[in-house]
Amino acid sequence: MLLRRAVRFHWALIALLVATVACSQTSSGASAGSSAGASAGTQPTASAGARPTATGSAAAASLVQGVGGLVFTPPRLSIKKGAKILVSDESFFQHTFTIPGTPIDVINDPGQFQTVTIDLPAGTYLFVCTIHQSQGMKGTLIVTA
Ligand SMILES: [Cu+2]
Repeated sequence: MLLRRAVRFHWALIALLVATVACSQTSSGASAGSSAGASAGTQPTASAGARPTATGSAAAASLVQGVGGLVFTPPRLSIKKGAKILVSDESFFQHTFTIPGTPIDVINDPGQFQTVTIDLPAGTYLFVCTIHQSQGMKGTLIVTA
């Protein structure tokens, strides 16, 4: 846990450093501003190695919690019955991945990620973060046969 946070901090520092270097090397102020704005919303390319990938954990899909607000990204996803979803909390808050009425109820601490096997009958399911459900943190999972 501590190590993972340290790694995240490390990458954040590198991203900041890269952004600083990029700004100082760019002569045009306009393009420096736009590139900084673009990289703020998206994951910097340098951190790709630190981020768990769907293939790395044998998961069929990835679900990110808490990036850009109290939301799941993507808010709607489709998966085959019995497949796995990598659920990662990339925020500073605890989140759950809960499918009401099913045994699926996973709690992620900040920076934590877990692989969840979706062993549910085919159908459309609502999933929520039970902590932030009232703030609209929910999504739709389609399980196909
Ligand atoms: Cu939450």
